[in-house]
Amino acid sequence: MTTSPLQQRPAWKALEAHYTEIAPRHLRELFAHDPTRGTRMIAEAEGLYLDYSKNRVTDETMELLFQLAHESGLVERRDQMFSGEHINVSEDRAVLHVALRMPEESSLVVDGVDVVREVHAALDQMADFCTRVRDGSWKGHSGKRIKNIVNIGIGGSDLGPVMAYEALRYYSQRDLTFRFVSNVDATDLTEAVRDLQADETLFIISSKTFGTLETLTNAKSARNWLFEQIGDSSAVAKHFVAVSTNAEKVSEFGIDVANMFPFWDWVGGRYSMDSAIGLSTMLAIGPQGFKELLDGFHAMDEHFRSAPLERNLPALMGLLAVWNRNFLGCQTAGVMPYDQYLKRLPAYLQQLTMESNGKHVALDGTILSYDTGAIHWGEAGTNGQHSFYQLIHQGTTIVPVDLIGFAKSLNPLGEHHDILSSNIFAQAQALAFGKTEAEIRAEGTPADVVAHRVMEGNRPTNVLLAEVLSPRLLGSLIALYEHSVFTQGAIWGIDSFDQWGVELGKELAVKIIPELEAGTEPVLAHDSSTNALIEHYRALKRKEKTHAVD
Ligand code: G6Q
Repeated sequence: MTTSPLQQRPAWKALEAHYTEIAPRHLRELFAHDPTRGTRMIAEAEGLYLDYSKNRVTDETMELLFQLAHESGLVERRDQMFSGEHINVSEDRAVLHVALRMPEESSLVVDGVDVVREVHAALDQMADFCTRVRDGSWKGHSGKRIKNIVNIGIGGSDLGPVMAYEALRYYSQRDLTFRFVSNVDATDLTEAVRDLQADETLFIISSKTFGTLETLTNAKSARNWLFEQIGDSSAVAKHFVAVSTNAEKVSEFGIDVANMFPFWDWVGGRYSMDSAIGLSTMLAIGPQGFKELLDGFHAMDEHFRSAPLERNLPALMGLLAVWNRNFLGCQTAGVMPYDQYLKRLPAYLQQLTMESNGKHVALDGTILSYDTGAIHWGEAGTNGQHSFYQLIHQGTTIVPVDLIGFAKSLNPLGEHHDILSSNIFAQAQALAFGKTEAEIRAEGTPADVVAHRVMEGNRPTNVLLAEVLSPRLLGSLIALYEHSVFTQGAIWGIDSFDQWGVELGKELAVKIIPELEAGTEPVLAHDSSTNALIEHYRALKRKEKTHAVD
């Protein structure tokens, strides 16, 4: 395989050489020789304090990473995104989620249209609707007010809404119940609506394309559930709204386009939680709360756009991710929020990072000769500590971890919060410095156990600290990760905004559906494994019921 332009850049070559100097050095030594490291290797913006000092880097590493960013055209590419150029090359689209949070008085003309005007018209429509549902003036079919909101969507049309609802639940209108249905497994919908009254329930069908099989299947079943309870098909008008770019299909489904909230093809699914896809979020926290969320996003956008790389949080985090992936060889990365409200953040970031940067070709289609996006995963602290942190501390795979925490709890209760937060600092400390054989021996540990207890340390972390979780802070935090992902994609020279990899499985499934529905026909013509699996499935389906399944 020939080396790519990235690997031929002077900064990349210098980083390769520099790595051989860093490889034998331990964070213990780096800290011992540099007392200001912990106060120097930090950056702060929009209420977020980033401590990156416990990464395996020196000032020289950072200089070389900044040089790599310059040589790779990060700044130019960032400016192309903000100006609406079609940087999603494989789909020939602008990438303008940053326009979703631009203030009303600003303007951005793309392909002859001021997109900021359109964004604010949609926000006004959302605000009007949300106010009516929240104050009870939007009545259901039988005249009752709406008490339950069920968002039906999948992928980008689900993960953002559910994450944001959970994250901002503290700020939500508590007499409204929110449920999120994504899986085509009927269990998801069945359990979500089982205790709800149809005449008090509003369904939001969230689908950019309005062609996604899982979402449409769930939406049709939800519509049937409503008809069965209310017995009148005209009830759809008061109990179904849509969020989509496809008015024709929304109308075909039976939803009045007056009850459709629009967005645009320049908003990628996983970048859409602050578009009308956030309708459930606005219903929960109100138009003012949603505005604060957007302000937080926008503030981080401006920081990314204007701060020098040395103080630019998303650029720093993105460049460190490249260093960890390509030079330290880390295949995976953890995100551990020490806040129960952020329990769905790891799942949300999994899509943002892995769908964006899980790519194997460059922008021009040539096969890459270096690694791209790491595998992201995580869990709310401290739960992860009692399950998988063992591997992070002593396993043979190095997992760089982001630890996210807040100085104040939204639910202060006795000592809980300081106990929780102490773990952020303790975990970062333990991962960086470990525990040496000498220290363990000095504790009088029996000789045969010493090796088991050694913690080698030298494992990288970022700590992100903020005062308190709020709509504004959440917006800034998500924008930070969006732009970190962007930074990585810009260095790697890939299209972070397409997702062709999810298509093949969908196409094959569509062919297999009728083969499962049928009894023994048609004759199967797949590979021998798929044929045998389908035959076995059919045979199991034909078996007499052995337990209660309707
Ligand atoms: C995200 C992807 C994908 C998408 C879903 C749902 O970036 O594009 O996760 O959001 O496939 O698509 P629809 O909103 O069109 O139903």
